[in-house]
Amino acid sequence: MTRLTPDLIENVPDDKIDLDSILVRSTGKSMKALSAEAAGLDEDVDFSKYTAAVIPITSGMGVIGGFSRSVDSILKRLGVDSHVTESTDVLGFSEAISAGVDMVFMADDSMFIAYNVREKKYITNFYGTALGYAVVLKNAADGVDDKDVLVIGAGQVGSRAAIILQDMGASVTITDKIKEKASKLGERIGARVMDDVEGALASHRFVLNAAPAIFPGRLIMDGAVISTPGVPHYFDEEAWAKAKAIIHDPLEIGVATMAACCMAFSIKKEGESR
Ligand code: 2YJ
Repeated sequence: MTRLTPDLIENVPDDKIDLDSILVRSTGKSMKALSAEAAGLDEDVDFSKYTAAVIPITSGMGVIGGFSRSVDSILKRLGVDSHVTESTDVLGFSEAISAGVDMVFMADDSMFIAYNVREKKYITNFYGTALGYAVVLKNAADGVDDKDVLVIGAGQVGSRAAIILQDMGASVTITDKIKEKASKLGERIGARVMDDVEGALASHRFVLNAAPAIFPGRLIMDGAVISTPGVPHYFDEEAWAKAKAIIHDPLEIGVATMAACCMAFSIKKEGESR
C-alpha cells in the first residue's frame, strides 16, 4: 500500500490544487455535491452541525507531516466543525471523545478510518476512495450504465471500485500487473479480466486506475475519462491532450467521501425517526 508523503499533500490544507474547479469542469458538480451523492444524501445537505476530531497517530512509521491538518481542512471545506486533537494516539482519542465529537478520523500505516461515535460504525478510506472515484467517473462519463469500464489494480481500492461500478450498471474489466490478482478478483465478482495492462488501457475510454502507473499518451483513447486515485502516477503531455478528463487528488476525494458516508449513518437514522 502506498504511504502518503508530505510533498504529495503539501497543497491540500490551502486548497491550492483547486479541486472544486477541476471537478466542476469535468463532472459539473462540487466535491461536496459529489460526496453527498456518493453517500446517498441530498446535494444541499448541511454538514455544519457535525463535529469531527482528527487524531495524529504515531505508531509504525509515525506521523506524516501535514496529514492531520490536510484531513482537517478537507472536513472544514465540507462545512464540518472539525479540529486536530492536541494529543496523539490513545490520549488523542480520549480527548476527542471527551469533547463529544460525532466523528473521529485516524490513520496508521495500514488503515485509515472515519468512526461515527454515535452510531458505532466506521468507514474505511479504501471504501471512501473507491466510492468517491467511482462517483466522479460516473458523473464525468455521463453515467456508466451499460458502458465498458476498465479498473486497473485489483487491490484494496480497485476491488471495491470494481464492485461499486458493477452496481452502477457498468460492464467492468479488471487488469493488474500481477495477473493472478486480477483473475482471482474477476472470478469472485464475475468480471472480465485482461492480462495485458497496456492493451486494456488502449481499448477503454472509461478507466478507474487504482494502481501506481505510468500512462503514455500513445495508449490513451481520444476522449478518455480517467478517474485515478492510484499514486504515484504519471501522464505525459500527449495523454493530457487526448483525454477528456483526468481526475486525481492525493487525499480529498477519498476523505470527503468517507466523511459524507460516516455522517450519513447519523443523517439517515435522523430521517427514519421523523
Ligand atoms: O497520523 C499520521 O500522520 C499518520 N499515522 C498517517 C498515516 C497515513 N496512512 C497511510 O498513508 C497509509 N498508507 C494508509 C492509508 C490508507 C489509505 N487508503
